[in-house]
Amino acid sequence: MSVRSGFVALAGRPNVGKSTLLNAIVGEKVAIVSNRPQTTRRAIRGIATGDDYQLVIVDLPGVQRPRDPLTERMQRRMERELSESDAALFVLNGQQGAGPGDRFIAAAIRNAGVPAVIALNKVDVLNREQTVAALEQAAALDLDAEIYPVSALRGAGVGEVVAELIRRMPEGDYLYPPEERTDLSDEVRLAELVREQVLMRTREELPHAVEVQIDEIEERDDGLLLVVARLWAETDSQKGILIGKRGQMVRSIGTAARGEIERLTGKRVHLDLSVRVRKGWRADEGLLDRLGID
Ligand SMILES: Nc1nc2c(ncn2[C@@H]2O[C@H](COP(=O)(O)OP(=O)(O)OP(=O)(O)O)[C@@H](O)[C@H]2O)c(=O)[nH]1
Ligand SMILES: [Mg+2]
Repeated sequence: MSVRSGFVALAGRPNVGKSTLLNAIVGEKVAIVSNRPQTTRRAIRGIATGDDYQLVIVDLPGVQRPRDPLTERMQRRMERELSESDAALFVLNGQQGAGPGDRFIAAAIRNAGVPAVIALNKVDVLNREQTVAALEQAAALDLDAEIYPVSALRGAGVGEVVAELIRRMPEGDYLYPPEERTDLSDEVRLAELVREQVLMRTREELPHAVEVQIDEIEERDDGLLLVVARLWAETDSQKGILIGKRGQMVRSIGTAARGEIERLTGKRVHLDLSVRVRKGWRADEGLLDRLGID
C-alpha cells in the first residue's frame, strides 16, 4: 500500500490555538497550551499516523516582531521550517479576523512557495454571521489555500483538515516509527509540563521570564520516577514570586506538574523543584543552545 507522508509547518500568530490543534490532530498532549501568548518556544514535532499516511506536524512558536535573541531564534525557525515543509497549516483566530500579523505570515508562506491549508480556529465561540465574516477575512489574505472552520478545543472540523493535509503530502514511507507521537526528548517533554504550570499561575512578564531545565530523570528500583527540575528566573524578585509566600507557589506548581508527569508516564513521580536566578537568560545564546531552543 502506498503511504502519503511529509512535514507540515504549523504557522500562526501567538495564542491562535496552534498547539491545541496539534494535540487534537495527534490525539495526545505533545505541546503545552496556555492563554499566554508565546507559550510555545521550541519547534515541537507531533506525529499523526494512519495506515496510509503520516503527517509530521511542526508546531512553531507564534511569530511577532523580533525583540530579543529568543524571539529572533523563533522567527528564523519559522522561515526555515516553512521552506523545508511539504505544506503549511496556517491557523487564524476566528475571534479576531485577519490582521497585519496574519498578512506577514501569509507573505512568508507565499515566499516559501509551499502549499497552504488555512484553519480558521475558535469557531465554537462565534455565531453564524461572525463565522462568515471571519471566513471572508481569511479569503482576503489571498493565499491559494482551502479554508476550514475548526474548533481545535472541541475537535470540530479537525478531520477535514487532516484529510486535506494528507492530499497535499508526497508519496513515500513513514518518516517516524508509527507508534511515535513526538520527537521531543523526555527531558524537554517533562520540562514543558512544568513550564505549563508556571504559565497558568503567573502574569505579565513572568511567564516569558521563566525557563525550566530538567537536571535528572531516574527510575528507581521501586518504580518511583525521580525528576529533578530547576526553574530559571531572570531577577531575584521574579524568584521571590515563583517561590511564593512560605513556598506556596513553587509547591503548587510542583504538585500540578507532578500530576501531569504521572499522567504522561503512568508512573509514580517524585518531583524535586527548585528556583534559581540567571540574569538575562533570554539573551544567553549558550544557555538557549543547551535548552534546545534553536
Ligand atoms: N474557544 C476556543 N479556545 C481555543 C481553541 N483552541 C485554542 N484555544 C485557546 O486558546 C489559547 C491558546 O492556545 P494555544 O494552543 O496555546 O495557542 P498557540 O497558537 O499554540 O500559542 P503560542 O504557542 O503562544 O503561539 C488557550 O487558552 C486555548 O485553550 C478553540 O478552538 N476554541
Ligand atoms: Mg503553542
